[in-house]
Amino acid sequence: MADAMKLYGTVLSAYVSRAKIALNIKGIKYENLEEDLSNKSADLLKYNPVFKKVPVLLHNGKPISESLVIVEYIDDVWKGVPILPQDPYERAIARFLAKFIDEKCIPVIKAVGSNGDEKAIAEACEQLQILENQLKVKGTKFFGGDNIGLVDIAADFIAYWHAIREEAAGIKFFTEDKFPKLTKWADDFVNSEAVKNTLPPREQMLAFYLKFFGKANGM
Ligand SMILES: N[C@@H](CCC(=O)N[C@@H](CS)C(=O)NCC(=O)O)C(=O)O
Repeated sequence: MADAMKLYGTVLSAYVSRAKIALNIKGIKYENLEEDLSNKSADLLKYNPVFKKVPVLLHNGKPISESLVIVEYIDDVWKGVPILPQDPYERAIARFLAKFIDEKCIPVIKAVGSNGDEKAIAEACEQLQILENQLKVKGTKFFGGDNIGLVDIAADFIAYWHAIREEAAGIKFFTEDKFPKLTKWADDFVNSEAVKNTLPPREQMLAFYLKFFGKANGM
């Protein structure tokens, strides 16, 4: 019997897309369950009582929470195209970079508001430069090599959401000029088969960020 797979998520979430990308890479079919985060379902509260957040993957009735944990779980259970490197040291480095993206890089990028605070922009650029250098040293299309891996998936916010956020805020620092490798990577990543159908519609995302920045009328 085929495995029963359910994914609790919301369409706009970069964390949820991480799980979807991993499922796509492995070619796993799943039922997509859209949550209303202002009125969380009893299932979500039951399956993720600690954080009460999406994504939650339900595999044959067993819940797994936290996007990067889900990605690793999918990679552990389904062989085929690997998401993490096989070599233990390379695996450790991939996990380190994914942690860096989650705990340092994305928070400082999100700290840049719509007022163009120079200090916040400089800090965000400093963190993005670390990823730019990684790609330069590796010389590969993706952080994972020729194929998308854990670090690429962890950085999905940078590849897609961030540019839309910049547009809504009216600020641009993630440019080809400053980050030639990373902007090319972002383009390749969002256009890849496993990724493109997981991304929220651009217009919907832009409307969300315009509202977020108090510019809902496009002003
Ligand atoms: N560290 C979590 C973060 C997930 C997260 O922040 N999810 C948001 C949606 S983007 C959420 O469920 N928010 C609901 C809440 O905070 O109550 C992960 O990687 O899965």
